[in-house]
Amino acid sequence: MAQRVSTEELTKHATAKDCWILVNGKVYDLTNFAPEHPGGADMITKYAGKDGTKTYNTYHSASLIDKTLSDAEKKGDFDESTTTTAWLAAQQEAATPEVSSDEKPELSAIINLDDFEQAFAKVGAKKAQAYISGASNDLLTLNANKSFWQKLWFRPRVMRNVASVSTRTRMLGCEVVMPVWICPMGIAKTAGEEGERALGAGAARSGIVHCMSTAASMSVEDILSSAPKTYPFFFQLYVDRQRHKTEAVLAQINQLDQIKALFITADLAVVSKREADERIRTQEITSVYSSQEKSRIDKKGAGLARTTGGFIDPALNWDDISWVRKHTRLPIVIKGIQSAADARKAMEMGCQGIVISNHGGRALDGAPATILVLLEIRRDCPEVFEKMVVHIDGGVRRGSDVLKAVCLGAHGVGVGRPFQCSVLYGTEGVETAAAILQDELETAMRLCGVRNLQAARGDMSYLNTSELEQYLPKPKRQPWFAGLRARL
Ligand code: 173
Repeated sequence: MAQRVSTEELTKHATAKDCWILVNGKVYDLTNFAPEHPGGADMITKYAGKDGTKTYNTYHSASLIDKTLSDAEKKGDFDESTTTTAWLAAQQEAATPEVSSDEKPELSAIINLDDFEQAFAKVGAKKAQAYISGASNDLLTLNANKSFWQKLWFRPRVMRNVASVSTRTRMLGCEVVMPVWICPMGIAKTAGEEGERALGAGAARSGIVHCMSTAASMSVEDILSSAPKTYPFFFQLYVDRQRHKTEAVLAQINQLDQIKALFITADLAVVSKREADERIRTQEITSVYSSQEKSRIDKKGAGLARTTGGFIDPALNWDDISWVRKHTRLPIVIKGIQSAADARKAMEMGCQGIVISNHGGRALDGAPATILVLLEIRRDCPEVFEKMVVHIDGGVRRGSDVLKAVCLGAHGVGVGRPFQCSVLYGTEGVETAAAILQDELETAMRLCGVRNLQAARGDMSYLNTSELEQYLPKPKRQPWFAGLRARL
């Protein structure tokens, strides 16, 4: 790319049909790529003939664009000496208004996981905040995930010499310091410059595992290189409508020894309605586009996840497990189990594990709190815990939540948003979040009389489930409407 491109030349290609953009000092022709952009074509065409560097760097690693485009689409180095005052002024307008002017709390002032989310709400970019903290529709499941942990109580034992306690365990072949892993979350660069590399490095330094996302803002290799060469990761998979693309991803993952398990997301057949996210997009569209252009844009306002999630295949079904099996050497974990019936199904299909999850309240609003599903599985098909690795995520904010899940039988617990928000402080933030959880978990164990977490797994004598049980579905009897349905 030796050629130089002048400002005059760049501005000649300023439409959706002929779209050149300046990114990190180089000019690219994105005309053909824009319609395929996972973040939506308008995110690109908005910068036609302009400098898209700031927005690009918010979402992607520097190397991605060169890897993605063909040589013919790389138009040359931008000739800075040709910029005009008018062009520079237009760049100011195009840049999205981002970070608020509030002061960022010191990391040392952060003492629990909620503090990370609050810090992010205070100083993070509005759009990123809406995307990360958002959930579906009325946030019923988001809120239930959190509040239902509080309906499960301990039955502590005392006088047990808890001077030293162990939280160590093995998870899908990985030695970890505690049974906590970092959930896969899309585009972590929205939370901080280091993005997924902070999650990878922070996990490695803390002795836990990061499950990287298909919808990450960096390449798999970039993320892996944030940790020591042999450090384990999990990989979350969205199955693409274009199955050959998923096959290519699986082939790539098979080559990477650091990846130890495949988490297939099953709970988001279609991306749900995220209203906070959609409102931000609507505002942005209102301020950036002319009324004629606006009429062409998705009437729903389409939030970030919706515009980026169009590739997810809603046809995914249990028969596809054998297809995935053909293309992977990894243990298969189904992420998004929301009933005892599906937990049993995953076991019968020979899967190595499940994640009880409702996508952090970001899939079906009205889905049950995940802790309730864990209790239901324990009641209705306890054999699942012997045959598969059972993970849970959703609303976990305390080390004591981890202890509760383990006493119910869980092998591992995923934590999402607090880690994503901790990326605001880079790797150190992620490490701090893990250290807070570790400390809370050890304290809860000591106060509950649990010395060894692995030995306490499935020991419900430490729990009082009475309050939670009243919310369980009652599957043993015929439902009252069974006869009615037969007559209709
Ligand atoms: O919850 C999400 O936002 C999510 O899983 C997703 C899906 C597709 C693209 C980006 C994120």
